[in-house]
Amino acid sequence: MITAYIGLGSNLDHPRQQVLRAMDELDCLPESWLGEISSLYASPPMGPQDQPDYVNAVAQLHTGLSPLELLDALQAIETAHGRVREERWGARTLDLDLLLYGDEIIDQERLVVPHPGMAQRRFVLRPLAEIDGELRVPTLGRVQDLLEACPQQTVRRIQ
Ligand code: A4P
Ligand code: MG
Repeated sequence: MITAYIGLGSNLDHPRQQVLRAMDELDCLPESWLGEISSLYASPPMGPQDQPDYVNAVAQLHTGLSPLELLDALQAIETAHGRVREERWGARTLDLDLLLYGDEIIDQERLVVPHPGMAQRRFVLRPLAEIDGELRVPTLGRVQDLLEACPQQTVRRIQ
């Protein structure tokens, strides 16, 4: 069993419900169960500004799935939520990012872990630190230190 961390984000079609439902669906994946989950957080969009604010959260997932099996499962959940891949960083009903997969470093065409850019995103680091600030991100260091070093961005706890 590996402990993975999944970043959840939505800014279309009842974002809170999208994120909460996705947490239930993570718990239903084969060989997997949901561990700790963060609160929900609201933040203005990073990237194109002509889109609604996001709801973000992080979930811990204990899993026997391989990294690529897990990525396939995450993308299947995104698709089931009506996700249409259009503009990069554009609005979406659901985005599931594999942030961490144990302490593995993965650099493949389909999958890069730790998720690139997570150290620059408060909407990832705030909920991750809520679950475990002492967690170490391979090559980058302690989550709480990354949060303190991260550029200021408005991230508001909503639940
Ligand atoms: N991929 C590679 N590594 C990973 C990984 N660790 N986890 C590949 C998930 N996917 C990974 O992703 C494109 C491809 O990345 C996948 O096919 C997979 O093989 P995508 O989800 O289809 O595309 P995307 O999400 O539009 O692009 P990207 O670069 O992943 O965007 P991000 O980084 O997910 O950012 N603002 C706020 N406030 N909150 C947000 O959550 N999210 C985004 C999207 C933009 N602005 C935001 C937020
Ligand atoms: Mg993504």
